[in-house]
Amino acid sequence: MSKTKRAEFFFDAGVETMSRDQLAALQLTRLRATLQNAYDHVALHRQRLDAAGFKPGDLKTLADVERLPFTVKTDLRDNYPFGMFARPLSEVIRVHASSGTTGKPTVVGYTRGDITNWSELMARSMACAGARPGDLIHNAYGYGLFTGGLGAHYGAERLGATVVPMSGGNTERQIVLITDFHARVLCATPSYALVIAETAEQQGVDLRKSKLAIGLFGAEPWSEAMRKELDERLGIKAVDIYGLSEIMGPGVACECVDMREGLHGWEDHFLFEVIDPETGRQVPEGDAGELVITTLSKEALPMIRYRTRDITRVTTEQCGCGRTHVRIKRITGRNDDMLIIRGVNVYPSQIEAVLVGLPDLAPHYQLVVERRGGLDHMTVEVEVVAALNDNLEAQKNAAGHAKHHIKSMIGITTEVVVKKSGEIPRSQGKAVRVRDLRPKMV
Ligand code: DLL
Repeated sequence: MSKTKRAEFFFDAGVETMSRDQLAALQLTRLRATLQNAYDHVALHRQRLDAAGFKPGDLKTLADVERLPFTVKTDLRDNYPFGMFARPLSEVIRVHASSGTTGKPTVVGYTRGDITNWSELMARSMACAGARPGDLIHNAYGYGLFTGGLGAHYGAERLGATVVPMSGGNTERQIVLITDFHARVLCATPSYALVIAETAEQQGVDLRKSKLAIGLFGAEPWSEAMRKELDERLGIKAVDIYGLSEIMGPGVACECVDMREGLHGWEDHFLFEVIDPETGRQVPEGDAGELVITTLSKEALPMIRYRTRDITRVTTEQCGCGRTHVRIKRITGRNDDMLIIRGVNVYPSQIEAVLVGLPDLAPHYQLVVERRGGLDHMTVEVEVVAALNDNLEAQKNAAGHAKHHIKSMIGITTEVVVKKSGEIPRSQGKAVRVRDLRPKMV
């Protein structure tokens, strides 16, 4: 553990440093109210609780949560579009949507109270990440149905910052505005932040000399190696922020800039569990498993034990910054994006970490998975740094190194195809890292 560094600023010190006993008491009260709201107003929750023989009044302690049924993403699809709302549409002031497991999107809704809480939690997260009232916050998360843009926007306003509602895309213009407006905070997906860094370098703009000091990056898995890259190329402290639309949007958890050793999950509004995805049982604290979240204050869309599919670990150990809320370790992947390549479990972020560590390669890549002669075959398409665009010999060597390192670090044999700078398609939001072309299992 690095040296303790207490936070200089808390958005809401009373809540952020509340004793764990007080937090637990608050959670129990709010969990009871949430269960009642879900039971009274959402048919699916009522049926599930009845089937489990559990009435909201049966909840005596927080440990009883393990007796409650899970909710999964397909429940939202099956009740598309508004069937899981606990409030009539007349009380729902906004909806968002994210990609579903099939063709239909997953739709979520918010009352005015939900939007107020979300804005508070986003402001708290931003402050935790090092943003301050009066900062200029450049928001490159996409505006629209995605929760990133508006979530960060309302949070920045609530914090008392000046928000630039840039959205994604138009990278050259982003760089002009970041520079001219003296942005101190950049909100973006980590992959798009890298595109911004790279484009600035190509234009001869040194963003390390700009006022940028903090990057608030999330919405997709990324690695410590990627953090180092972003810190160095943008001259910032890159901070990890987590969230999901089914639960709220960004701001469910956020790292503190002081320690950057796990994301504080805001336990006054959410109850976090980590389960073994096979058995559904809670794992001991510190063990890896699937994150399960229960909302504690949501009015329009209460969620009981939502299975996020995100793989992580949590610790209740006190953080050096002084905040008492649980820390969620970096999300290493989802248990539904995990690839199994000839029996070996592989997370794209593991491959990324290897690629970022190789100086001749740029961290733009795609993994193409196919079946050849009955066997899984992975091709890693990755770009060479621009300086080596015409150096075929160096490209060949870089491919060899990457193949060797992936084999030794992860244990799978891959084909590595080195592309010229700019040949891997760029994203303006979440990067598409995997193209799985294998026939689907029925
Ligand atoms: O991605 C909300 C968000 C916006 C979070 C901006 C952070 C910043 P969804 O589109 O519903 O919501 O996707 C949620 O994205 O279950 C994770 O698998 C993944 N994810 C989100 N944040 C992180 C992160 C937004 N920091 C899904 N690290 C989640 C890894 C993340 N994965």
